[in-house]
Amino acid sequence: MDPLRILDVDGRLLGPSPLPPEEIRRLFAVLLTVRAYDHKASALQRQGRLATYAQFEGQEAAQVGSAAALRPDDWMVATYRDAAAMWMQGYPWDNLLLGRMGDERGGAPPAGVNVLPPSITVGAHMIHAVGLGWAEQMRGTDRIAITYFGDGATSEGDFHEAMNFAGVYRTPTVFVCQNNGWAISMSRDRQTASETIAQKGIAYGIPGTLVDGNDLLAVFAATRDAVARARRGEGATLIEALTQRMGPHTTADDAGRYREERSLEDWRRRDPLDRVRRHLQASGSWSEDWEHEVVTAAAAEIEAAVGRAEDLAPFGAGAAFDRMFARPTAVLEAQRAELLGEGKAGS
Ligand SMILES: Cc1ncc(C[n+]2csc(CCOP(=O)(O)OP(=O)(O)O)c2C)c(N)n1
Ligand SMILES: [Mg+2]
Repeated sequence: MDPLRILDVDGRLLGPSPLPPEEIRRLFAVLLTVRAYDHKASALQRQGRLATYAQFEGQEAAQVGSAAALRPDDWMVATYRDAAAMWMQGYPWDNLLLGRMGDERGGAPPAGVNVLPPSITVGAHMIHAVGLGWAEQMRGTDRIAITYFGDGATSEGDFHEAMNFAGVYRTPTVFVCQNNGWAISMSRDRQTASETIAQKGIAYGIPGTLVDGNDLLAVFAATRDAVARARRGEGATLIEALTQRMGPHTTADDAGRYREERSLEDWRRRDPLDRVRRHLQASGSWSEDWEHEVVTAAAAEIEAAVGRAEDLAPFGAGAAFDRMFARPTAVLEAQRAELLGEGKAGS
């Protein structure tokens, strides 16, 4: 099965563009912005200012192209690697950074932002997206829920539960699998014997689409169609975006131990940003000065968010307990008291 592709590696259109030129230019600026964040966050981790960070370099088009097809009030439930998609849907850099600083407040986005905190537990969050979509269906709105996950997450039971429920109840859910070839050191070949992940939808009565995940326009077109289906009440879609993470699994990983550096050469040629840049250059709507301006503005915006996150007054030691349940259980109360030195363990 050939993946859907609209923009080739040289930036030439292989078919009609699903977006007008101005919108492609705007989304290129978004691609530059999210890459600037990814590089900044990696640098902050190296300086000891963030805990472990999961880079998404190489996967920008998969995230930006899909998130660009959403309405601001749609729901998003994503993972530790999806900062780009989350930011596009309104989750501030501040919150993403706070989360990586181990500050609970990162998990509480501003009111009106329909994005759940990132799931660190692999695969556990797709059922939440199905539930959110189902709730919107019951309320009679046309809001949809999108969920992002990796190739590795498709081996979790939760993936199958989510797909099964979405199929039976025709929930307005868009499943976006960023197949980046790896689940830490577990390669795609050992993850599943199916030819594609997209075809897993068939068993659940959900259409699956295979798409070149490094092609902004193809990812956008596939997601736009899936979102439209969901809004019309026709149910869920599974999108498999073929991509590659160019960095390690996280800043705590050494990918050189299991992945040949040479295997990345082809992917480097397919860089999602270069492709769009070439397209803009060919139509005369790109200049070095403009790109420099965009990157400088993005860097300033991100730097300001880092400043705000680092300047926030420290969070009280017991706060993690307050956010677990509306009314803490007795066990949690005891643990909190122990932490704060108000009681003795086990008493
Ligand atoms: C339930 C669970 N099992 C194991 C882990 C450890 N772990 C973190 S990320 C990861 C790999 C996930 O791979 P994939 O779903 O392909 O996403 P990617 O990291 O490639 O974006 C694993 C095994 C975890 N966080 N949660
Ligand atoms: Mg993966």
